Amino acid sequence: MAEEVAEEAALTDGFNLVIDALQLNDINTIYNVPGIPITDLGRYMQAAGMRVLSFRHEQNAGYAAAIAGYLTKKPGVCMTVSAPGFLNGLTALAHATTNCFPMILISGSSEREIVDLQQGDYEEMDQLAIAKPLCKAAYRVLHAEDIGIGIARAIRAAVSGRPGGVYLDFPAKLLAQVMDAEAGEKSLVKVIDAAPRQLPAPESVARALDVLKGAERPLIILGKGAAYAQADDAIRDFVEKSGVPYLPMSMAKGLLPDTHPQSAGAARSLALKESDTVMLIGARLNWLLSHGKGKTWGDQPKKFIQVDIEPREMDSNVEVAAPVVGDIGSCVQALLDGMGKDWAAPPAAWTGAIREKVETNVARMAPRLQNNNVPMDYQGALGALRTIIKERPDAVLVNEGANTLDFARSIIDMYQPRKRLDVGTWGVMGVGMGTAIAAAVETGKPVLAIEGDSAFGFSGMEIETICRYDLPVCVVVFNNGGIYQGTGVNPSGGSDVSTTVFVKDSRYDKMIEAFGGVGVNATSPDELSQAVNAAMDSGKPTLVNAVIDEAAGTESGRIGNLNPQRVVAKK
Ligand code: ADP
Ligand code: TPW
Ligand code: MG
Repeated sequence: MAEEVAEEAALTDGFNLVIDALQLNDINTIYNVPGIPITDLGRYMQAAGMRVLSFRHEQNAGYAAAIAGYLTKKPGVCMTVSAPGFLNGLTALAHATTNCFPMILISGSSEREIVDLQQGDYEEMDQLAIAKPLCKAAYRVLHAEDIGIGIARAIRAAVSGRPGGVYLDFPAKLLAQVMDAEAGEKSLVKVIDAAPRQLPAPESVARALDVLKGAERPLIILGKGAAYAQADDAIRDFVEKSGVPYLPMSMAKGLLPDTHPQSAGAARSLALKESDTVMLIGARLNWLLSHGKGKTWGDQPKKFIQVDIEPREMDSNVEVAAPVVGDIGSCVQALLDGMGKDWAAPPAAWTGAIREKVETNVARMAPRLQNNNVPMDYQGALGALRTIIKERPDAVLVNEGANTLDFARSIIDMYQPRKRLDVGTWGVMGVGMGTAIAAAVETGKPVLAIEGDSAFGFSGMEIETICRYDLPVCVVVFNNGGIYQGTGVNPSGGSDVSTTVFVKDSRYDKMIEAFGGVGVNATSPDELSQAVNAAMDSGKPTLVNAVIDEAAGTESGRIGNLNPQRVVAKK
């Protein structure tokens, strides 16, 4: 460590300035993997009182930073070494950008002069150029006196407007640059109002209310942008005052409790097909909503109202009759104010039909969720976990997999905002452990991670990280012996197993025991319940191997229709 330099009172250096600039802007947690040239930076950050969490792979540190940004509305910061470490983190940065999560990826990089002449430096790569198309903004800082402004730009770019990922390139030489301490301090920038409110135009609000008022069968769709906005009370008031049925997208579940009388969650198909007017709040008409077209949406012509901070999102897939551009907090408040005292609820025929469908579907599902089958099916296992979340509504639920994801999303009711964290817009496998770690670190609440056995494998080594930091994370691996199912056979008859099949009877619970955590093998819903409740009570890092019927799942869960079909048989 370079104590000699730091002790010269009149001087500072790049290391110190990075730390000072981050702390000045209340960024105190870093998700990283150490190595040249950022090992000492991590140590100095820790010495300065920052929380520096070291991961086993940068991708997981990156997913942690991404979800930290979503949970806090401040950029989550991931720090990596050059070329390979940078590339490992880049997947998460692209994921953050795609999902509109604010995140900063800081990567050390090699000597500019050598990189640019391609002379083969240690971990040589033109990282800035590679990052640019994959994130919202990318900056390189070459001089110590620009660290303050570089970090300020990165923060503002990440959180203002539509949030996203920002890349910040710190060449190794920058960190060791020395400058006058007073000038260094003056060079720091505290970002004022990093994400300014963006008020919607009054006429856009009036237009939206007109369209909504004129609807016979209106529907509100809440997306993760609405959850991100932390305008929970205004959104609930607006939905309740409007009387309109609403559908939460996956990560918007719990923004209003899933048991809310206006929730159309259990009548999704009916609501999408039969509605005549759809109001999107922080949700995009992408593949997850069939682009607003096709048979999912029925034959009825529909009017769309869209509330979003990004003007270019309007008309992205279908015509939007009433665009409302602004931040969700301001937009929803303006809508609420504009509704007046005599707002009439939608026709009872519509709200009644939705309600009836919800009740029928919920009643039909209920007995299946109570089965105690061995081996477990998804309904039995998730029925048990559903009860646990009901009893512990402030726990954070992390979820990935195919069947494990789709069944958990529909079976487990959420009761509080931002408690369901999952694979996001891309449907990424591998977000699980990074997400669980950041959820525990950022919220201080117990975390239940429900993981397909394949999904878990993408980030499984981070259970060591969970044990190392003694985080209150309970991982449940839904072990059906493979991707989608454990029953596949090799069509050639050869000795390799099928491409989607894993080792039979594997025991993921034993993995965590290697690091001092609690491992449990659960073969029935009762055993599963017992193990997870014990983990949530104790807060001890726990991994439950939940033995699931290897034939219970279906190909790709609920999106098998997206698989291309072979047309011509191979000769
Ligand atoms: P989901 O997958 O849940 O449907 P999406 O990620 O598709 O949600 O959509 C989120 C939308 O929310 C994005 O279009 C984004 O621009 C928008 N958004 C994010 N934060 C805000 C905010 N504070 N105010 C307004 N819109 C926001
Ligand atoms: C980064 C493709 C989608 S779902 C899945 C894969 C590999 C695993 C499904 O099996 P799992 O769940 O988790 O055991 P279950 O209950 O159905 O058996 N690589 C990335 N992202 C995606 N989405 C894939 C591959 C995929
Ligand atoms: Mg599986």
